[in-house]
Amino acid sequence: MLPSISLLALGLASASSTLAATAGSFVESGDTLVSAMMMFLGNEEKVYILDKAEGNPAQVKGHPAWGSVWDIKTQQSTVMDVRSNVFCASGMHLPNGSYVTFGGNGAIGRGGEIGSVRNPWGNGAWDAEYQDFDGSKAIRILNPCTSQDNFASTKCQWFDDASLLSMQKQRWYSTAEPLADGTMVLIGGFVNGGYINRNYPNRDPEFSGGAAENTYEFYPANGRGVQPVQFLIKTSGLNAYAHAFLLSSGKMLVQANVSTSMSYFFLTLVLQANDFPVIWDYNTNTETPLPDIPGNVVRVYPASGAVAMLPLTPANNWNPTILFCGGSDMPDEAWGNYANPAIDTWKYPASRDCQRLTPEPAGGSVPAYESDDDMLEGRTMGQFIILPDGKMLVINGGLNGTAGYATATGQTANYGDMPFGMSLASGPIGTPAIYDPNAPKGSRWSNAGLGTSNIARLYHSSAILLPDGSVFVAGSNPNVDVNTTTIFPTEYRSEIFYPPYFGASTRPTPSGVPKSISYGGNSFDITIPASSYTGSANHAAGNTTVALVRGGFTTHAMNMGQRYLQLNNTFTVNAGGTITLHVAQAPNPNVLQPGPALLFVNVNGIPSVGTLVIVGNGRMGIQPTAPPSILPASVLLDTAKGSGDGSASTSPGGGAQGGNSNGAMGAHTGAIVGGVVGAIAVIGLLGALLGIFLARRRRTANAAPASHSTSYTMAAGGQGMAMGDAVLAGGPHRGMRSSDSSAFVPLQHGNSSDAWHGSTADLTGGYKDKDEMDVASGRMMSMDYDPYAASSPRVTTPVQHRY
Ligand SMILES: [Cu+2]
Repeated sequence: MLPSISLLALGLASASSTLAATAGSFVESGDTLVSAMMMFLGNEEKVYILDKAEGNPAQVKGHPAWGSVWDIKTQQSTVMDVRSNVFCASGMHLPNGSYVTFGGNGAIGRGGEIGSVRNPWGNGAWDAEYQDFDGSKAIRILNPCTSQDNFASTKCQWFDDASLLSMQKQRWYSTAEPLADGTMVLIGGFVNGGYINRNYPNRDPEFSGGAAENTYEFYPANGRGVQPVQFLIKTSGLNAYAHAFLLSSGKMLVQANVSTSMSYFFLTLVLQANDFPVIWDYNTNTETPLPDIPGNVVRVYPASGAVAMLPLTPANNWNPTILFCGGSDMPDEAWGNYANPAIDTWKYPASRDCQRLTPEPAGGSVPAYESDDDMLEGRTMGQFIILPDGKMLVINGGLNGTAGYATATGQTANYGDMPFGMSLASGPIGTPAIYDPNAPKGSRWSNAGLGTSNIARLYHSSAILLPDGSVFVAGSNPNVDVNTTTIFPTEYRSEIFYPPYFGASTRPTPSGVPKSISYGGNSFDITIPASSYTGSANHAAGNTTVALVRGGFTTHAMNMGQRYLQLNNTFTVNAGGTITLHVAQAPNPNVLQPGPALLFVNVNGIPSVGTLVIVGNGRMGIQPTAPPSILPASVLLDTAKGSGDGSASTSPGGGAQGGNSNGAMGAHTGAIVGGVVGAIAVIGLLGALLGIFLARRRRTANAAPASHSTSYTMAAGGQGMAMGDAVLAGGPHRGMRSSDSSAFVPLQHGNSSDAWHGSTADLTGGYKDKDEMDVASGRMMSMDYDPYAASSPRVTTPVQHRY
């Protein structure tokens, strides 16, 4: 790992240049103005950042800001106005490259208190000081703009108006996962809630005293109602931010809690054997239980394991395998209830355990968890970033405890005795690690050559892949409101982490990358100049992959929608060493739902800079599909060589991946894509006929000093399981509670469950749904509304199919 002095030097030297980046290093990259609880990459220039409504010093329109946008080139942030409280929302891309976030909390004011104006049912409708609106049903849409656009114009700003667009139910800590037509399934969430969403013992798993929303709905609703989810009732209390992944069949894997709770449930009716589409009966809502996670390791919030889908490749026939790492195996009773955990979580080591699950194994065998290599250290709130080279970075988090925050536990009654302030985690881990899914078992994890950050990234931190293959890391605020003096303060500093391939002296510079990728259809060519690699052209060509990488929407140690899909390719090696790649289109929208992605070309394990592409037709609706691309046979030329300057990465921990070829060498000829797809031409035709969906929006598309508290001790990776007490023994943390807020009502707003001993709010009465017909417009208000389209109520027949 790097000595800190070189980190300092890099920080001074590199205002914006990635050329100066040292492989494995962290470099500070500016102030995010708001604490980066949620982020996504909007385009090749901008990262959008969202915080909960809180007292950030940065102001917008006369109130504290909780939204900003960070420019990759300048590393400067600009505040953005968000109207509603986006606290712990879910989010997802739309097929046209816009992003949407769902839900949040009621309006709050200073100290996390309920907003000054209340809804009839008790939660905050608005707050006079922070000026946030109730975000619990909000749907907010952002059309990512570039520096070419007028950022002040409304089209570049958040659309956030619940009178025009809102969910049917209040959802906080919900999950969003897109279907193959680009519409979203919104799963679960809290109406109100707390540390976890139950009492203990749990006598009301379905409703949790009115605090649970164990249902799903769709966006756009398109006339589809709300349905209960038995799986969420079964996993009650530990099912916030359920892990959800659309599978090849069109079914969805959903994971929450632990024992007997691993289910997979049909949100859709799948096609019969002849692959003809049938009408999607949204009342069909059946579930197929899968095995429990071994070892009772909880992976969802607040255990917050790192969970992601392994890269989808031609070699695995693009069949999803999900990797679950870390989290917590705290016994069931230790999780406590709404108010707080029953134990002092910061003393409880996080899990090192990793498991793989292939929900739909080839050949129809019974799905089963497969034990994978342990992580190098236990980690809660670690998150996976799938890198362009197909390896998986785990970054952020802590050695002990859980996500969430509280002012007490079942073992520590007084906030003044909480050793880490409100944080329920301790031992922030500064060193990431890299997992190689293709390495032999026993050797998949490494942190060799990776530096150590000195910034704690605990609860409400986030990370996202940037187009150049670096990783933007920001956030951390395990506090009810802004607190810059506690041990784990509200964090505004961002960093960029440079993976090992930044050690390469040459990065590939492909040309001819298209702007959009279709599902099947004609292949396209990408040219790699000889200057992009060194040595044998035949070897480089055979060791080249083309990948679509979607970084997703990052929050709470998860990246919703994150996927990696390697496209099939063959090649022609030309005299002079130029390589022409013949690249197949994407297989089908179940394996990569329509929307934005970065296209990378990896040569000898070194990725190019990514190019933003749109996968699919850019619209919601059944995607046009065509037969798989037919690729010409590869053509070798023994004399051709690259003219790069020796770039085969010598960087440790994950540089060149010699054996991971695209399979295009040798025997490959002709049509390669196979297996998954049949009868798609028919479906494509139907798609064209039925594709009356949202009109695609034409893509146009005062800060205070940051806190620099370093009173905590950062753990280097691989150091083992330092217990909370051991970390504490490094020295007392005086002053960490010096800014006690007078009001600690974290999370429990309006919760009438007896765990709160206070609120008498009626959670079941008084609520008026906004999905009634608006007479003036003749439109269903909470449905069928896209602020970027002409007014176009969507009346279509939703269809879901097996590709
Ligand atoms: Cu949260």
